[in-house]
Amino acid sequence: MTNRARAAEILGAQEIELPSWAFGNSGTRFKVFSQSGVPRTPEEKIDDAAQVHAFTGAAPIVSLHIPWDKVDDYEKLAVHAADRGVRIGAINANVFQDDDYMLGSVTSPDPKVRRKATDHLLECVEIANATGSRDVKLWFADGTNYPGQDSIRTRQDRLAEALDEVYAALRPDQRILLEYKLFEPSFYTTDVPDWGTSYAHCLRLGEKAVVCVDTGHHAPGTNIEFIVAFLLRENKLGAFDFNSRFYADDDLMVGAADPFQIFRIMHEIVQAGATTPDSGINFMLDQCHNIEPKIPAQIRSVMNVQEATAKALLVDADALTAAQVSGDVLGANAVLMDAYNTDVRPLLAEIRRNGGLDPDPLEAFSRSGYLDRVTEARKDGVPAGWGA
Ligand code: PSV
Ligand code: MN
Ligand code: MN
Repeated sequence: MTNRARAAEILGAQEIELPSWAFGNSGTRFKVFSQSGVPRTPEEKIDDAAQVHAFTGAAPIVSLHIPWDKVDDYEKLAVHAADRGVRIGAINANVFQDDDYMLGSVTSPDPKVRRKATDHLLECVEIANATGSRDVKLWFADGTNYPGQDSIRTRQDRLAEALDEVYAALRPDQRILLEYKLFEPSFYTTDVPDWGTSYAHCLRLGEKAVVCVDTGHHAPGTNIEFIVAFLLRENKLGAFDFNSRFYADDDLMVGAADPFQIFRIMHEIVQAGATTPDSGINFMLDQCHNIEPKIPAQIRSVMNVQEATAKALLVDADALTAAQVSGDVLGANAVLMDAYNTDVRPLLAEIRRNGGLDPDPLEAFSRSGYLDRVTEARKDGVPAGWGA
């Protein structure tokens, strides 16, 4: 099989998970901009996500965020997703949007607040049971703003206690995805600030706890592909939250700020043979589309991940190894750059055509008239928004 044929086969099997919250109105703390045709309910967010899958063929999974996607009957929501040709993926917990969490959630100094937060995490496990989801994703805004505000070490004890309880509630095939973030909203200490902290907690918990790497959650200049390579080697890479950042947690479209970084990350994934769903790695997007139309932005993001993956798959592995073992520094770098500089758009267009899709998903979505139809259908009612 040629390199190109193998790449096509793997790309055909690649799955990217979409965040339900990418389809609601969003913004920054300065302003939330409204767009027309925005979904009003979790069901309508799933409908929009299904459009992304219909035109890319590569995004059959939708992440929920609770309580933003709160419904009475989660089994019914899973059936709704299946009717639209997609399925529900990770259940994202939200312990950061309640007055009670001002000083933290599971690491709050107040035991009643800790109980409330842990109960919410347990509720997310229940929801995962109802939707048939494997993963419960935990991100904690917890931390402190001022030196001396709370005991850094005691907060780790409280975190460990809550994680133990959630871990114990998992079914054998379920996992905790523990996400980290350097700072924001806490500015002095964050309780899970980096991959090392997440990794240490996951290691202690056991094999059902794995790390989620959000590409926007690092200090500037951090070598994310190193983290990916390390976690892959330890079998502790559970998921990505893909997005782009220029400055901090910008939540822009993946591959928009630095397509080369996504290529370097995907190169590690490809080298580990971890591109397809059987790897257990969840390739999610975690983005907001504040000023650009949301469904096309998600389509563009899926295409950006596909392009980075295609380039990584075209790396001549034999030539790379030969150059590496012979100490040919420039030769090895050239092998990688040759792949990165390849225009993979024709290959991806061909894969789509072979799969019965339009080779240009963005153009095909625009022609479909979906946005006009939902704008009319959804003109009454309250659009879903970030935090609602
Ligand atoms: C926090 O910045 C984060 O990356 C977490 O994944 C949250 O669940 C998500 O953003 C909310 O948009
Ligand atoms: Mn995230
Ligand atoms: Mn984030």
